[in-house]
Amino acid sequence: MTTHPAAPELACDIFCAVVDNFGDIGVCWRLARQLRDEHGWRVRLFVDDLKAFHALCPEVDATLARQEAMGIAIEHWREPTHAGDTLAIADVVIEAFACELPHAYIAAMARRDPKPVWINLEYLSGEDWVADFHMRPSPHPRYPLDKSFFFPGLGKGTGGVLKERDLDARRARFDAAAWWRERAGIERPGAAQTVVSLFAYENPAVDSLLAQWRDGDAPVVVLVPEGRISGALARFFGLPKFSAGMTARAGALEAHALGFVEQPRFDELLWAADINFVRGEDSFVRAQWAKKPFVWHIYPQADDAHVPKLDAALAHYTRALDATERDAVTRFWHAWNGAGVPDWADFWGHRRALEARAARWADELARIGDLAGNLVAHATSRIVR
Ligand code: TRH
Repeated sequence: MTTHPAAPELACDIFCAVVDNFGDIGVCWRLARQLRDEHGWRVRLFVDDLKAFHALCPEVDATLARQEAMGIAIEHWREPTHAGDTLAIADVVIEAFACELPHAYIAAMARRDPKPVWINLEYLSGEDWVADFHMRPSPHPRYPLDKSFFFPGLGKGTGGVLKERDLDARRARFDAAAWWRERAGIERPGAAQTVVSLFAYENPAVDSLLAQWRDGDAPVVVLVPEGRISGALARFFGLPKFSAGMTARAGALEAHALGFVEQPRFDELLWAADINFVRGEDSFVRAQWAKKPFVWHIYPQADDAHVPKLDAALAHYTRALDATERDAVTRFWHAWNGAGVPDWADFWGHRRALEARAARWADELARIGDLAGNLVAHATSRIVR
């Protein structure tokens, strides 16, 4: 742990309601660890779904009301009103993704002297308007509480995205040969094979893509973490299921199903592949730090609210590509998100340009600063002592 002798240890409560999948708790868990490890904060995490949490951190026991893992106090947030048996209010309170804090907790926040800093941590979006709302006050209708928005983003003037201080060093130390033997049970593929990692929701475009890989001239190795897309792989290969440890082959395509790993190890999959298909929020961010080409399956929202977010991310990521490359990436991402049929040869024909862009984009993104550090600066500037 990095200690900060000059700074007092601040207490922070993070509230996380799991809507579905792993992204809500994925972001909160990563942030909690960073606040603890890199900033020396004392963190308590309230989570309503410990089963999803257990998948990311097997140390978490889904049956316990209260426990500690990796230096973080974890409370099973059982009902809307529950906020721990004691109402000790932290210095900084983070409401993740506009989940509603317990009323008793809010009332206790209002009674606390000095008042806590209350932060509404929003979902990530690369859209331009985000910078205008980032860190803006969000007054409470009833209580005189200091609440403000905190917007992750991909551009200047936003909160940025999470990036641990040791991430690049861990990536540089990654032992690919050992990883392939341990995780996929085979020797690392040679340069002639393209390695694809496939983490996605159910996706009607996947059959066409698998068929293109199967029928293509160049060998493709696909790594598929067990999950929502596994059923499509099973159907494609005519198998009853496609679960961890299974391998399937057809034409030029070879696929390996992988088990779900604890969150700190997820990056290794991205480092092992040549191109990463990712989804939601947290894996989308990790793919950017992996400095490899990637394709985003965005979380679909009602009324296609996700489409401008997809295009905003494309605008950032493809900014420095030439028009042909940019169009190919845009077509492929759109097809993977329901608009059209993906054309692998058209897209992967730009492999070298995409690889170069991926490395530069990660450097550009890093210039905004890491979200945890930005959030600490924002919170500490508002703390009343
Ligand atoms: O799981 P996601 O789709 O999560 C979400 C939620 O659906 C949420 O409601 C939505 O609002 C949000 O996306 C945008 O995708 P995401 O965000 O990539 O989270 C997956 C997490 O799972 C991420 O932290 C990486 C982790 N993971 C592992 O820890 N081990 C694994 O083996 C795999 C495959 C993933």
